[in-house]
Amino acid sequence: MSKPDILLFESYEAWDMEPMQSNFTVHLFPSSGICTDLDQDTRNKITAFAFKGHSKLGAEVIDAFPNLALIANYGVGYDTIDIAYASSKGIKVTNTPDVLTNDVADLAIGMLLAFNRGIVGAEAWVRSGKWAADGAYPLQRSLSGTAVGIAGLGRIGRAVAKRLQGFDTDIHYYSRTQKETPGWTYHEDLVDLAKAVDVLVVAVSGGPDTAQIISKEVINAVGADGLLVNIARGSTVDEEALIHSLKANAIRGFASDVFMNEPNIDERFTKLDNVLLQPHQSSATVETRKSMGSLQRDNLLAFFASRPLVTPVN
Ligand code: 8YV
Repeated sequence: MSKPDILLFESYEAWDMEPMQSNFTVHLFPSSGICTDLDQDTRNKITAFAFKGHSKLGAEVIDAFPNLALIANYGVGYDTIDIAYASSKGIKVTNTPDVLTNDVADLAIGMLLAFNRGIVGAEAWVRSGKWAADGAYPLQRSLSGTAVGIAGLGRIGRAVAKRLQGFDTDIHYYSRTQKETPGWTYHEDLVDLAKAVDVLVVAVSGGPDTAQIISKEVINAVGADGLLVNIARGSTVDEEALIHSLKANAIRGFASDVFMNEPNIDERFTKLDNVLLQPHQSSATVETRKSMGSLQRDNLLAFFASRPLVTPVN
């Protein structure tokens, strides 16, 4: 029996390519970025996408593949996929939840500790000889015993909170509805949450519902003594207002793994001292990336075997 034809977006590690090629006839998304650069015959044969990355996947791409029936996303977030349009055409979408939760939460804690304790600057202090020349590194800030707010108490938000319990922090959260929690304080308003805490961690899903929910008002409420940490999506933050506040020291700092227009982020971030910048790498460990690839393939295999999808989105 011939292998089903799938279209691969972006590059994959050998540990993904090998099983992908043994199960499917793999076509690569054209480097030009123009779907019609693939001939019509090939496009007719493709029934599933192994989607990866953060480019927009809407009507224009979907319509170029008349027999498309599945979009298997490599990632938990699917904010760049037009789910409503895919659904209207009967196209199923899957994602890779759970397998990356721990790594994403770990990086949030890592950034929080690195920022509060000045780990990056302190390392440079040692390397540059400033320790010997100028003496002790300037005093930094505690994480233990502070109040931390989490915007979005889904899988990842909860995993962040669970880790923070180990630091004896006072945990507050914002979510659309109040959740069952072990004594964490619920805020139905994000500005109230930001006012109540020393650190605000953004862990909501991306997409139109959360666009710029970290607004100028929220940033002001985080305040000159507060740190903002983002492990969600760049789209959740009003970056213009944030850069303005960072420049004016109206907020203590910003530690982030995600930005608008990745990887071509707003250059002004790179000129600031009160930021810690990461290249959208929260799920980028060997262990987690193997699990993400495997779950993406499990969805593709389930689909082609007419079994229920493992982690459907629509
Ligand atoms: C990316 C992510 O999927 O899971 C998500 O939502 O943002 C990441 O894990 C990964 O960078 C591959 O694009």
